[in-house]
Amino acid sequence: MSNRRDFLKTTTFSSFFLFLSQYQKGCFKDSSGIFPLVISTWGANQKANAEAWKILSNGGRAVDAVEKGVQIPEADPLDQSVGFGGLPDRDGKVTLDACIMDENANCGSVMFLEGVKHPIQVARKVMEKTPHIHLAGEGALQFALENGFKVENLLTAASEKTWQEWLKHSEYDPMTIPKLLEKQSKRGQQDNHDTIGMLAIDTNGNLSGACTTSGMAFKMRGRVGDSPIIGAGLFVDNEIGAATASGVGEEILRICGSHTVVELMRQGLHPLEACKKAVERIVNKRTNAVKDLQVGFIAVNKKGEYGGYSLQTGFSYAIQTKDGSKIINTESKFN
Ligand code: SD4
Repeated sequence: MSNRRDFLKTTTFSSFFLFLSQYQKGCFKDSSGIFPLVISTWGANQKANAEAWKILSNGGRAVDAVEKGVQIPEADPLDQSVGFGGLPDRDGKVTLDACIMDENANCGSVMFLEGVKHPIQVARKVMEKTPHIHLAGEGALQFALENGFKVENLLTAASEKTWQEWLKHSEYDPMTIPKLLEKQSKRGQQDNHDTIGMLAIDTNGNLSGACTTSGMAFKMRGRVGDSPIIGAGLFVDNEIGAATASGVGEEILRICGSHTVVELMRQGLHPLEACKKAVERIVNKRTNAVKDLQVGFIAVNKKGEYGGYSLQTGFSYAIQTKDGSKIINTESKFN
């Protein structure tokens, strides 16, 4: 009897430790078998997903994966809408916005930050080392310097040239800017992208997200878009799902876009339907004012279902799971 009890005890213990080690290695999947998963705005961000994947596929945390992943476009001088090499404001200054949010509703954000190549790292420090969520401008820079970040010139020769070109007419039109870039692009279709918003689910089924951008090119000095605003450019609710946005920040802010998408998923909508409903809300409120503007949302729910939807055609997202990496062009309201 006592042998049987010992046997049961031993097997229960060893099964528990086997389970624990498998769990830590990330060998257990959710019921749909698709975790981990990472999804980012714009097809061109497959490389960023691949970086995040290194962490996710080793059983790492989603928040670490998204922080690492979005640093790829932040460091890429050819990416003129994020970090180093981003297009400047109308005064020729590169000003950056970024935020991060984890599975416990911890969040951190920096906005109107100048001279720091990886604003997402500063946002994470805000999340972890301060009692605040948003730090802006000079204060955000001061905090970054106190935490060992270096100031560098983020305006590349190419972005300065684009700005000089823009100065000839100085028209602020969010839809002509992508065309100006396309004209100057050496990478063709690959350059058809913007802000990176990245969402991930790790092997534990936890969700996190990050969003980083140089904002709308040639914006007014001091302008802050949706990207660093929790609830607008990014929102994560670990019980329900996560959403992020790209496009004209003012329109996204007006409806608290990413939070709206998550709340729609809470009501039972599939991520694609939730993104669509949010875009339709913008259209209903703004009618003709948005007929030429772009806004795109992507979302993922707790089950790992995902989707995206945009105002205009041309928006895409990149997704990576254990089955590989792909680019999906979203459906849109207007063609
Ligand atoms: C912003 N949503 O600053 C960002 C930039 C962007 O297309 O995605 N532009 O409004």
